Amino acid sequence: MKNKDSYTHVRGESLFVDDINIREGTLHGVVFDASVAHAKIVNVDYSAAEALAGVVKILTYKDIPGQNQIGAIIQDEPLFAEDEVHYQGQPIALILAETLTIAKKAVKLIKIVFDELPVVTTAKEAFDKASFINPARTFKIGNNEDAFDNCKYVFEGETYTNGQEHLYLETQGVYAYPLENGNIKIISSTQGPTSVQKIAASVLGVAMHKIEVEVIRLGGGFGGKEDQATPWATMAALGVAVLNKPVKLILERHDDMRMTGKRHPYESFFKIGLDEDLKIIAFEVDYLQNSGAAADLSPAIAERTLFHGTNSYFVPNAKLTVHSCKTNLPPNTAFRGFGGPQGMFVIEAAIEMAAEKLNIPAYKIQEVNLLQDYDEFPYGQIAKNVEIKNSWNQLKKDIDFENKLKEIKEYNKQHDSTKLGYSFMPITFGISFTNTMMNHARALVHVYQDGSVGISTGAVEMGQSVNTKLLQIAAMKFGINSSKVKIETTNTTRVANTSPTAASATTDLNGKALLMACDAIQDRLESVASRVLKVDKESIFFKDNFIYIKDEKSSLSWDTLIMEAFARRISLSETAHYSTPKIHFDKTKEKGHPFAYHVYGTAFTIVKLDCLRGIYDIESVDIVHDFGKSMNIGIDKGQVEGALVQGIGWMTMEEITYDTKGRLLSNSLSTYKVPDIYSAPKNINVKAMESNGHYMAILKSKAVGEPPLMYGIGTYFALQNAIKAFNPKCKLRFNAPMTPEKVLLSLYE
Ligand code: MTE
Ligand code: LUZ
Ligand code: MOS
Repeated sequence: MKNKDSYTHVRGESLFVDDINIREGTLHGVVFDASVAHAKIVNVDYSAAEALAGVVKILTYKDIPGQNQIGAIIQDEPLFAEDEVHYQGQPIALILAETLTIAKKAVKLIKIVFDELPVVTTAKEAFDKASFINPARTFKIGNNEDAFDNCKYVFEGETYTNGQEHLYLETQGVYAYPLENGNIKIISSTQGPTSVQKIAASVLGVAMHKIEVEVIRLGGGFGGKEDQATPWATMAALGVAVLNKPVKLILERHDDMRMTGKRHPYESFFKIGLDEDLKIIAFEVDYLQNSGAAADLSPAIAERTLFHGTNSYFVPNAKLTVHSCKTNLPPNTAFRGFGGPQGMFVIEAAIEMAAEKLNIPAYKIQEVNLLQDYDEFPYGQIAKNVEIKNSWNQLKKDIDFENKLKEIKEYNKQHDSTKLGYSFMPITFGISFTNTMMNHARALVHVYQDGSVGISTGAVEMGQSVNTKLLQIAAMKFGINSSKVKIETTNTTRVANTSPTAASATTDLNGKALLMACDAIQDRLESVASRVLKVDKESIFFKDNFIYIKDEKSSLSWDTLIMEAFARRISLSETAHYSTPKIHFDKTKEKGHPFAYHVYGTAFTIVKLDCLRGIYDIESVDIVHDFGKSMNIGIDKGQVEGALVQGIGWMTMEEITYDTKGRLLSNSLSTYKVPDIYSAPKNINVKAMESNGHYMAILKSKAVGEPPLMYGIGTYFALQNAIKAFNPKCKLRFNAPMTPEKVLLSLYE
């Protein structure tokens, strides 16, 4: 089954927030934001803007009836700045006007006087000044103090990974309008409808039940709308509350790029110790996370960096510490992988460094340290059903590695101005929100009298095709055509208290709740069918829109059965709740069993470097991925390919630059380059490995959204490998992205 939205997407008929027909009297919003990164606000003069014909109201913190506070984990972020600003792009006011053109004109008429303060843009500066979001956290296993003494080899180094702009096709947006009695409906492009509801209620000082949040679908989120759709939605709701009029607010691309947070840049300092068999005996890292000016999701992201600090390797002695450093950048936020990629990059760099010093290829170290069943992760979970060696071995076989390696060496011998480079990249990614409390979901199923079905869950469709998977689940369960099933919009009045669509776990959580709801309805329908057909309940099956008695099709159709059930006053609706069993984590000990299961896989990347110009092609990426028993291999492979290319973009070309005053320089698509079809690998071969799946994965089909992004890390090391083939003397640097400029400098160092 294809993504069920393909048809309307291709025809341009799918609805996004900006496509909603607006109501009469709708006001249009434009945000007035800080032009400097750190300053006291001395004076703001709104008079000229207010005097412009068509400007209806300029909302500031003074108009907030509840709390001027939107911080979800730590309450450290105002909706509108009051007397200080902490990053360029920080919202100060919302102009509401009769037309967008007028609002845009008005924003330019606002006069503001700042008293500028020192600006910190890098994590290291903040670290040195002890400017932190929250206290550092450490995961520990074994005993590092002694372990390093017993290592044959010890190496130290540092790494840097830059941030990443989400560049969802659809920018942040909201349409909100008044209902009766002060109730407000917010249609938001958010991954977290409940977060929007909760924060909007608290800013407006009203009960959550007064706010209804609806999501149709997103034009991509990638984590950028897990938390950061909330401010815009809340501002629009505030406008509705103050003026009793509908408000539309859609960020333009430049504004979105400037005002919203991105993937966190990390600076990390590592020490790795190996024994003579190349086993990693000890590993120590200080991760400096550039959190930006407020917490946002940084503490949770920092935590996931620790969870994935040892990637796919067993490390008996490890000490991993993360520092969330407070800087004057927009608060950085969730981005596919959620701190995991930043953690994995460091151990891959450490292995690369050890390999270079020992004059062996990195894969020899990677290979002997891969996780096995019953190994313990630094956070206490015992690895089970580990597939990493299986994926590694299958990949080596599939690509005929020994021959491949010979070919690469031969090519490099024969070519002076072009060189090939290669790398292996194994991934092990934990599935579940690391905050155990968030791992639950609900579903609401209605079967209508005509046999059609409507399904609501907390899942948000953002291109990952969760709706298609939910549709498959219900259609399969009821044995009916998928055309009989509709996935409804995500709405907080139908399904409440939802976790955001994130952590790759959406189909696992919502899909399992859906299965349970369908089960309950099916149980009642079986009773009705058994009475109508006068057979035992146990012999009733649902298939091809009919009721089967064992293998035999009966004359009773699904539609008729539904009418029968309705006539007998049987409920055709059900709600169900699923919460992931067995997971737990004790933050006081930093130990537990936080993940339902892990996803595994390995990528092999070959790049070809043009050594005159520093540019390169990615020749091929071969992947053996653990989908479990994929419930939709087309969609799942699409997720792997998309995530891979997004990971490659982060590692090679997407370069976010701020000047020393904290102003975003890479603020448009001419200064910020994302992969296009020319920079994508020429060949991507994704193979599903034979695996049993996991019972906690939906229908044993493992979560797939985020893990494959980390295959992209392989491209960095493949490039480094190619550079070394040309210039063996170049110094190893772990400074991503590896842009062609950096490649060129390394080639001739
Ligand atoms: N795929 C598309 N096309 N668009 C997206 O925004 N987001 C990714 C991933 N795949 C995303 C995507 C991220 S960050 C996550 S967490 C998962 O999808 C979320 O959806 P899931 O839980 O249904 O996998
Ligand atoms: N969001 C979150 C996430 O709140 N907790 C997580 O563990 C997580 N993991 C990945 C992506 N988003
Ligand atoms: Mo994804 S970073 O969990 O939205």
